Amino acid sequence: GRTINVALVGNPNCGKTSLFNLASGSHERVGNYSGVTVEAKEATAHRGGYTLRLADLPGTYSITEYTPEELYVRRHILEQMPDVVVNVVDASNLERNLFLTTQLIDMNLKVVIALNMYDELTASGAKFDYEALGRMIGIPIVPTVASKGEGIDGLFDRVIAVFEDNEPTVRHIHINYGEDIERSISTLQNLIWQDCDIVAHYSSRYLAIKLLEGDRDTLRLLEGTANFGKIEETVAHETARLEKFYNDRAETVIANARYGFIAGALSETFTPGTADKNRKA
Ligand code: GDP
Ligand code: K
Ligand code: MG
Repeated sequence: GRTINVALVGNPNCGKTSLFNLASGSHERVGNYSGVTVEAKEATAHRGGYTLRLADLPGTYSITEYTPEELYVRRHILEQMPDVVVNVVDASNLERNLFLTTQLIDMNLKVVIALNMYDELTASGAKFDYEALGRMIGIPIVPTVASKGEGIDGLFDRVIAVFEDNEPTVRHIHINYGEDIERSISTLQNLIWQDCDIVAHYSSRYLAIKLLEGDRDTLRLLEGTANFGKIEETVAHETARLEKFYNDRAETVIANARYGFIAGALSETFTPGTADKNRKA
């Protein structure tokens, strides 16, 4: 059979390790504790003739560069290039968890969402048309209860389908950051595209967005490229233009656009229950 490299990515405490242990028969420690070493645990699982090599990555709210965990997850994705990313999402805290999803969308990866803690969502009385959300964002969404092993086989079937380019839900979407930011993204993409080696490995749109967010790790990544001087100059120019226009940091404007996208998508697909943390006060 074939081997599929799968990275488990998600917020802290969303059930990644529970899923990892159940799927692979490992016994890594489950629970929220501090002082975790930043490293990926690896184990294998088998499904339908495939070997899934799972990496349980540190929990992160974002893929910026502000914590060792965030950098670790980002580098794992960009350097190890997993075949499929399983984005584990805590169903009882959708808005916050989907923020990370918007960044995975920018990276143009093969993603399947494990809608974990689905038992908590059901118990809260919420109604969530997750299939509709999945079609909207072009990512298959599979409910799971990792602590009880529910939904894991179905999740792996979708991972295999996505890996084999055989999953009808998959469609690459762009999050629209608004006319002005989109203009800056295109300007930078045009410069990045001129380096064939870089665009063979990374989504130029992702790199452009990261540059506008002021991400130094991404700037360093582009350092050797032929256009680097021009890129650096354009980042400074476009960032200044945006900050003047919005009277706010470009990074904040982009983050707000991500939250706006999530709020819009959830308003069409999600109705909170009465005992739901997702419910707005
Ligand atoms: P991680 O930080 O993402 O690795 O999350 P863990 O696997 O350590 O899980 C955090 C906590 O949530 C643990 O107490 C788990 O037993 C619990 N948990 C994991 N999955 C589920 C689930 O689907 N439903 C419920 N109710 N609890 C879960
Ligand atoms: K919990
Ligand atoms: Mg864990």
